[in-house]
Amino acid sequence: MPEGIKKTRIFVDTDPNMWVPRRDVDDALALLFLLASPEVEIEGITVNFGNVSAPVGYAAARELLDRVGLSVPLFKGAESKQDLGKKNEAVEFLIQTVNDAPGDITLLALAPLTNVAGAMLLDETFVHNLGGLIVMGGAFRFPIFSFFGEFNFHCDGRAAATVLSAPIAKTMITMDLCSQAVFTERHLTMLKNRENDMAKYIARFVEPWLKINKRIFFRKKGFFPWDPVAAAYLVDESMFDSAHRTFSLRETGLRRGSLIPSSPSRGHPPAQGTCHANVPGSFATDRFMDLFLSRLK
Ligand SMILES: [Ca+2]
Repeated sequence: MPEGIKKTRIFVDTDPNMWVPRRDVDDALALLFLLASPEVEIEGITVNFGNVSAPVGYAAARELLDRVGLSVPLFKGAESKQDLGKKNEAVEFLIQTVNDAPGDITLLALAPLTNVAGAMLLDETFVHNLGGLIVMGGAFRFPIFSFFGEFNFHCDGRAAATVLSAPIAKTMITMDLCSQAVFTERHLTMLKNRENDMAKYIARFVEPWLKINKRIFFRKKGFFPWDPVAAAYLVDESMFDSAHRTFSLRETGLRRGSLIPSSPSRGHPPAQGTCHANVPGSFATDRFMDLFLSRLK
């Protein structure tokens, strides 16, 4: 990155894991990718329940920061969807940091949206002071999850609806998009063969997750790097196309978190609050994998 170019100031809300078996390691990969990327400056990390419990996620984020040797402010957030709208240290820090730098900070949301929606509900100026909002979540086509709701949105449907219908330009990085890239055995071998401790450390927690996913998604031969794709949008937006979409989101019930595309012409007005977002439909997957892997060291 040429000198003098302003870094994007970001905040990451996340539910990271490395060592809990059968739980996704994608947040951890996204955080390491961002921490190694000169295009962004991480102003803070807030932890939400989701992929793992909030305390486990907090410990994982702490371990990553210690590994990298960076002191980034880290805060505990919501432990369940019952915490929506309640104050906690994550929500309070989010509100304060964003309101202290109006228009300057972009929020990357990689977990269920209880913290982010909480900040919006507790302080009405927060959303107007955000510089940008990137959300990993949602599925229009991905099998099963498009019907029952993608995990992040499903965990807290009310929070997801609050965030997606908020009056701010936002980008939604869906399962449909992220699943165009696959992390395979070849990528793991690349990490293992690197002569540095960080790559070997990453390979240790990636290997069991890859093994499980190779059984589940045997045709794909690997796992989908959901959160790193969303993180990449902040590192190099030029890899992504853009498409404005209008939809609504089921807030409750068995299918909470699932999306309903708006099609008023067919007589289906949005069931609940209308959501607007830039929803990229494709991205340069090879460029992404090259960039992502080049930073994991
Ligand atoms: Ca996540």
